[in-house]
Amino acid sequence: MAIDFETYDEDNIFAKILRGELPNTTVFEDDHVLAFHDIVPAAPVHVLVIPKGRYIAQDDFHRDASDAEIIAFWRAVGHICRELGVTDEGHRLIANQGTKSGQVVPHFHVHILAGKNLGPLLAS
Ligand code: DGP
Repeated sequence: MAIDFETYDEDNIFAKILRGELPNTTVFEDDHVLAFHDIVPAAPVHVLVIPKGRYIAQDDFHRDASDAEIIAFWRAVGHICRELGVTDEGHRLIANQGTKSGQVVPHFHVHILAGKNLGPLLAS
C-alpha cells in the first residue's frame, strides 16, 4: 500500500511502540531516539533506530526535525553500532523511503544490519 507522505499515521506500528502500546526489545533509548530489535530479522544483527518525533520517512525528518533531533539520531546510530560490536567487523545502514524502496512502516527508521556477510547492495 502506498504511504501517505502528507499525514503522519498515528496508528502505525512504531507510533504504538513509542506510546508503549506494543512491546519491543529496546537496545537504546534517550530523549530523542529509540532503538530495538527488528521482529523479522534479516541478519543475525538487525536493529531499528527511530526518532521519537512524528516523521514519516527520511525526507520530512531531514527537512523538519530540529538540529538537536538530527544530531541525536545520527550520534545514536553510531553509538548503537559500537555497543552492538559491529563497527569494526562491518555493518549496513538502510533507510527506505516510499513504495519502490519497500518501506512498510510510515515512521522514519534506519535499519542496522550486521553479523554475516551482507552480500551485494541490492538483490536484483
Ligand atoms: P521497512 O520495510 O523499511 O518499512 O521496514 C520495517 C521493518 O519493521 C521490517 O523489517 C519489520 C519491522 N517490524 C514490523 N513490525 C514490527 C513490530 O511490531 N516490531 C518490531 N520490532 N519490528 C517490526
